[in-house]
Amino acid sequence: MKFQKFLERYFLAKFCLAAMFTVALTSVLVQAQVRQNKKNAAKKPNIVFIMSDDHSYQAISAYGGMLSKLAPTPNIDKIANGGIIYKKAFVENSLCTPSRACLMTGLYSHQNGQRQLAEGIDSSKVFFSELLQQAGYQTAIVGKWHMSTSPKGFNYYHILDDQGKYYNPTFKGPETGYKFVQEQGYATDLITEHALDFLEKRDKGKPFCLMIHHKAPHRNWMPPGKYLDLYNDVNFPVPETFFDDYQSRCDAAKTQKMSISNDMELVQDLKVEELKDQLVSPYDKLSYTFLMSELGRLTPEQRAAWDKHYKLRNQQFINAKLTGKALALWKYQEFLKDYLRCIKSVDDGVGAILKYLKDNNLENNTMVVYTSDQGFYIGEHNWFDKRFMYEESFRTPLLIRYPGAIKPGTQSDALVQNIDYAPTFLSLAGIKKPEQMSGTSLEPTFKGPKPAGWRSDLYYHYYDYPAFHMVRKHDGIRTERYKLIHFYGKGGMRGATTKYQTTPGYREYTVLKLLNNVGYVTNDADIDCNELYDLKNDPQELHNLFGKPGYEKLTADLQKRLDGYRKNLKVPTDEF
Ligand code: SGN
Ligand code: CA
Repeated sequence: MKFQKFLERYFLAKFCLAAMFTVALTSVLVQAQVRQNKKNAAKKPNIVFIMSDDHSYQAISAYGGMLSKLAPTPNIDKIANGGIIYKKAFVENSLCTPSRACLMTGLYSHQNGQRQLAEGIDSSKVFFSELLQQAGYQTAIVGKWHMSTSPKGFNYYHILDDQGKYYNPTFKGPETGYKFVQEQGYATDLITEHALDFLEKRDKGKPFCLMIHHKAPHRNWMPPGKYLDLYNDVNFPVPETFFDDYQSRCDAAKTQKMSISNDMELVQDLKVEELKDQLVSPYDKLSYTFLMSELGRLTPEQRAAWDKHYKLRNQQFINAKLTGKALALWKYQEFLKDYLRCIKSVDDGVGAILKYLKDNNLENNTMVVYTSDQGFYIGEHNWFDKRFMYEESFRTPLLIRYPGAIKPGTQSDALVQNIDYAPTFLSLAGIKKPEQMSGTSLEPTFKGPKPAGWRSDLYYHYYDYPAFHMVRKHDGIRTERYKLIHFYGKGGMRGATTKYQTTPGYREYTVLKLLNNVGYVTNDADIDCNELYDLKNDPQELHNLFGKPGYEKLTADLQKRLDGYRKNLKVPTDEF
């Protein structure tokens, strides 16, 4: 008995000692890593990460699309010309908050918790900003943050409320006692000014990471006063797929609510407020309420400039009594003009930041990134918005200038994704990437066009259904040439489930409350459907090859790869 007690005590003491030793050792190692990171950071590059909201690559002239001559973006192009342009940059989940969560954590959506727009990130996950900060970087974010947690790992922030407003928006930061306070001006210009202010006031002895997150060009595309008349006389080309009939596709492409013809609103989106008395359904009436909640913020001078532009245009539109295709094309032209006018001021903002870096001799040791939180349809397939794994929304612009490591005029064909940003910043700062981070540093791609051994496919997963625009849940895989998509899940409206849907004051709440099961909300059937595209022969993804004879082997190979991702990443597949 005594001997047994002795043995128990002996093993307990041994266990405690071992545990203490492990804790002490881990802490010594962590301290050493932090010290090493700090040492590395001292000579490491500054990072300026500029991200707009819903800016499609089709609307950046460096990408050479059909708008590039008519609506150029000369300042954003400078980043590409002086560095690298990524032709195959993608997101993991084409929606705002999920994309921002991928950015901050380097994790896929199901790993960081932010799968849906209003779901909320798992704030216990490490943000790369925390690691940069620990390593001696000064970290700052200005503009749209849009996540449920406060910015974590930032020395300074000055952020918009939720989606933010275009005119006279509210911001919070140390200057406002961390309460939202309204400022006078246009969101894009204010964000640029606050970014410049941070650059001016920062501790100049330390490296910095500044994130500049624009609200523009997000819906409802309200241009600044100075650009209201820009592109007035331009007739923009119409995408070849504008009158797509979605044949051969799964039902998801047909049941979405994001078409220019049917879902883009004349009052809210196209600002024809004169039509308010013709709005009949409760949903349509909301359109006016929401437009007025934006226009009500304008000062009398701002409002006068606004009316000067829209009043005449609206009258001409009403007199023309357009219907059918002509109406759809008018909506396309006018939406696109407002969208591109918003982008013009983002481009100006980029120019101001680049000028500051040049004037202050920061150009050579600063990496400047320009990207968007996802892609966006500007009329392709008749759509606006994003969400789908089709190229226009899955792809995102990505341009990086960093004279220290990237030669001007470099082009990259490597498959890269927004989970790669965090590891890239860390590796540039000489910080070891935490093991659990899923993304990969882009450093090896800086030499272009594609490094040996680079990944050969990407995983995508969209979860936000039922929600605005009613895009069905889907996941899929994209290789250099092919894409396999699987739409899945129960259909119909199953009641409000997310913050935006359950909190009075949000547009989605009002819409759902008013229209439970009618109008905006459809009663879609359950879905379990696949699509397969050959992007080389069918870049517009009009011909679904899934189940077609001759594609069995290819389909099986892609399916195997997709299943591999699901298994290795432990993707929740209960609804599949
Ligand atoms: C709002 C927009 C939607 C948009 C979502 C998500 N409607 O709800 O069109 O898809 O944001 O956008 S609006 O009429 O209120 O503008 S995201 O960029 O935040 O993901
Ligand atoms: Ca967005």
